[in-house]
Amino acid sequence: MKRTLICAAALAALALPNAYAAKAAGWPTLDGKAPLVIAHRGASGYLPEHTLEAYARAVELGADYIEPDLVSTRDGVLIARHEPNLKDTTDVASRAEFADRKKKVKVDGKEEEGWFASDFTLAEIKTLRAVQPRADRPQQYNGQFAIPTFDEVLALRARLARESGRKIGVYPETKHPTWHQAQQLPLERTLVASLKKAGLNRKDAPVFVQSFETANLKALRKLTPVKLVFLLDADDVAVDGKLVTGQPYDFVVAGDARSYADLTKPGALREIRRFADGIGPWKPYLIASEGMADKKTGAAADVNGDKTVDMQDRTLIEPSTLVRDAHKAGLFVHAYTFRNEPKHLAANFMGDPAEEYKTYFGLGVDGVFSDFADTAVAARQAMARR
Ligand SMILES: [Ca+2]
Ligand SMILES: [Ca+2]
Repeated sequence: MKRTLICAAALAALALPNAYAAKAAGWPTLDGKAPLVIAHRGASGYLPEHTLEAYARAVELGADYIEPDLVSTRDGVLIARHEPNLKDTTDVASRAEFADRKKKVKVDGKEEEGWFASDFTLAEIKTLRAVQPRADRPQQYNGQFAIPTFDEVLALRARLARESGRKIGVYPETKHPTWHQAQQLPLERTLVASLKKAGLNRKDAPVFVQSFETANLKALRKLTPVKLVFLLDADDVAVDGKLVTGQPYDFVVAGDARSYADLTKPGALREIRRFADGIGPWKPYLIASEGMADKKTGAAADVNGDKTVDMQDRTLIEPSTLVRDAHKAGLFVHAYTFRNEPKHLAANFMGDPAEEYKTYFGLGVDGVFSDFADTAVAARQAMARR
């Protein structure tokens, strides 16, 4: 009780919008409906990400949508992985038969070393097993689950929707579309063909397709009537709360100088609305946070004295107008990524992830990408009862 009071006071001090205090009149979303809970990479807080097991668990936990990231195999099959590089999320490094596939590749201009899905056939990918890439999450499932194809994810979605009696959706992300095109492995037509086969290539289908690039969304707009989402990335939040942002990679290639931050301006949002239905900003675009600068280095300091520097050493600053501006442009807003571990939670939330969800729900977000769907659903229920 005491903790809740302190937390509420801390949040009130931030002058969060009235919607946070008085939600009773309805959700402050674009359509007035409750915000969606999108299972980011499946129930990735609990099981190795992007596995059928992780997606199924997410639906058990109450998620409305499952989120597969898509990369291509050498033979042009879409599989669910966050990166083309398989080194962190599979056991490929321990497979002697693939030792000679290790190489250095530039992805979106940045060189990395590892084993790349674009060098493996689907048959070879199917011999690999998923592993947990985060050291602070459960490791006991490593080596148990296979890497699913997008078609398998769509079949699972249909089965889970049937079995649960709920409208379960799928929220695929096209990963590095310009890079895939350069490998002669473009993602878009294959993705739409899979949606068609699954009976999901219609305007009212429970499908969102997302991308950090604009060019492929514009191309997709001509190929499919499903909802499209433009993701807004940033590299970091400076100690003073200012976002450090890069550019969509298709802009880099095309010589367009605009940054992601430039694309959050009202004029740019109206432009985005011509090829997308919503935006998916990194959370700090909506509410950034500030830390305390270390006197010697100028870098963020360990404010709470636990010998590490993380989100717990930062305090939220005043929300931006992005949700309001996006809604005004007719775009919904799905924010990423919500995680339970205290190291990801600003000091204001005092280690309670429910408080973070409630803050963003109060701001009017239309959906949240969460590694812990159960926590997001519980926070939504608690808020609906207020
Ligand atoms: Ca994603
Ligand atoms: Ca600290």
